[in-house]
Amino acid sequence: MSNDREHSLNRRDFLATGLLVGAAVTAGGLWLPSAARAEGNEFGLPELGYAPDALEPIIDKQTMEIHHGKHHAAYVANLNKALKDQPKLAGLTVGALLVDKAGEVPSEIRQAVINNGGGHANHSLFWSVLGPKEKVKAAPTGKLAEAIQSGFGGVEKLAEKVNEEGLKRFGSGWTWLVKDKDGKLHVYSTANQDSPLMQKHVPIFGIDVWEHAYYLKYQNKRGDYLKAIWGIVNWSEVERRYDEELLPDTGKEKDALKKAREAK
Ligand code: MN3
Repeated sequence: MSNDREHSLNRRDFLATGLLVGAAVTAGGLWLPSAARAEGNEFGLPELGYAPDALEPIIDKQTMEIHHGKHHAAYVANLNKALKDQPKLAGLTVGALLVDKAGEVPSEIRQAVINNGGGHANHSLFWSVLGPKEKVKAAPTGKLAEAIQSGFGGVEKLAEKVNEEGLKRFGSGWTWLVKDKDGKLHVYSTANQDSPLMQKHVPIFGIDVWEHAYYLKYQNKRGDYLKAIWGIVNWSEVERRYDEELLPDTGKEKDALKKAREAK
C-alpha cells in the first residue's frame, strides 16, 4: 500500500473523530509533545484502513473485529481514564508519556499508562504494517531492504528470527523489528504491552502474540500464525517507518527515561 492510504487514513480519522489520532501513528507524532492529541485531549481509536475481512484467510474477520473494536478500543478507553485527572499530562503523545515525560507520570497511574498507552501505540502500528495481500508490496526495497540484508541475511532470515522471538515469548507480548538511534535494526520480544519506545527504539514492524490475536483461527499453533502473517506485511509502511522515524536525543529525555526505569 502506498502513502496515499496513510494520508487518507489520517485525514479520515481526523474528520471522523475531530481528534488528531493520526498523529499517534505517524512519524514524529509518537515523540513530539507538540504533535498533541488534539482538542478534548482524548486519544481515539484509529481506523483499520481496510475491511475487517480484508486479511482473510490469514487473519479472520471475527478476530479482526474483536481485536480492533474491543481490545484496542479498551486500551484507548483505559488510557483516557488513567489520564482523566492529570491536566499536566494533557495533550502529550503516547511517545511522550512513555519516554520523554515518563518521569512526570504519577506512580499510581504509571503502570496503567505503560499497559494502555503501550497497547494503543502497539496496535496502531500493527494495523498499519499489515494489509490485504493483493494490495501490499511483496518485499521491501531500498534502504530497508539493504539494512535487512546486511543485518540478517535477507527477509526470510529476518522472519525466522522475529518468529523465533515470538514463539519464545512466554505468555502475552509482542515480537519486534526495531531501529535504534543509529539506524541499526534489532529483533526482540517484549512482555504484555511494553513498547520498544520505552527503550528508545523505534518499532518499525511488530507482531502481536497475545492469544487474542490468533486463537480463534490458529488455537494453540502460534507458530503457524507467525509464519502466515509474513504474507500480509505492508512493506511500504515498514519502509516509511524505517526511513522517517527519528529518535529524540537530548539529555532531558534520557533523564526522564532513567527516572522512569528507576521508579519501576
Ligand atoms: Mn492485541
